[in-house]
Amino acid sequence: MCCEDNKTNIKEQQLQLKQEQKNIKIVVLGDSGVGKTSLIQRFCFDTLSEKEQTTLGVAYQSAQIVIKGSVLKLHIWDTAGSERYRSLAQLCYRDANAAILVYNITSRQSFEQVYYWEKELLERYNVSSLDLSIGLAGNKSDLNQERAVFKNEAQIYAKQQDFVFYETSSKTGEGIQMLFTEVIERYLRQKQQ
Ligand SMILES: Nc1nc2c(ncn2[C@@H]2O[C@H](COP(=O)(O)OP(=O)(O)OP(=O)(O)O)[C@@H](O)[C@H]2O)c(=O)[nH]1
Ligand SMILES: [Mg+2]
Repeated sequence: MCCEDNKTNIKEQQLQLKQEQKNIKIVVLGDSGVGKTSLIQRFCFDTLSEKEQTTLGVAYQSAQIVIKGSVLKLHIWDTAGSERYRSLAQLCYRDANAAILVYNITSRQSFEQVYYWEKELLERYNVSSLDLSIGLAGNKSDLNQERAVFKNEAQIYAKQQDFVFYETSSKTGEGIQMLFTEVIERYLRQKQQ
């Protein structure tokens, strides 16, 4: 009887924890090869696969993060940068709470395309940027000697657009945890307002 009571208590506690768990949907966008999949892999598993792994359509990854004592379940949607999968990728923008736009610091073109990805995201489903917490990742920061985009200009752009900004490296892990954490914190603040 006593054991049964304990079991019920544990089940109730587990149920309560599940109900308290907040779900956050994050979409990751950017040109092909900028390192979206690698960034997510580093964030979720702290690993990097060196082999080419072009995403076919969209890929999904879940993760958990604890922010200020709250357990958050992250639903991370990794989209393909390639033109041929664009319509498939567009399907997962819906109901996103946050987005991470990625460029490669060694590719000027991928930085210029950030504007396109932002427009694509906001216009496609008529989402107001006020409802979304957006982060900008200047990835491959370990390739500083091949840099084609100054950190300063990306910082200015991010400030204008009200994006959280970090230079990141899926190779060294630089900036990735901070970027995700700040994007999520910003989303939680926006939701409270
Ligand atoms: N040096 C360096 N290489 C990186 C970094 N991030 C990714 N790469 C490499 O860049 C290549 C492309 O990375 P992906 O993560 O597949 O790029 P993606 O943006 O997901 O590309 P698509 O799926 O085609 O849209 C791979 O060879 C990675 O190993 C980084 O921070 N530094
Ligand atoms: Mg990919």
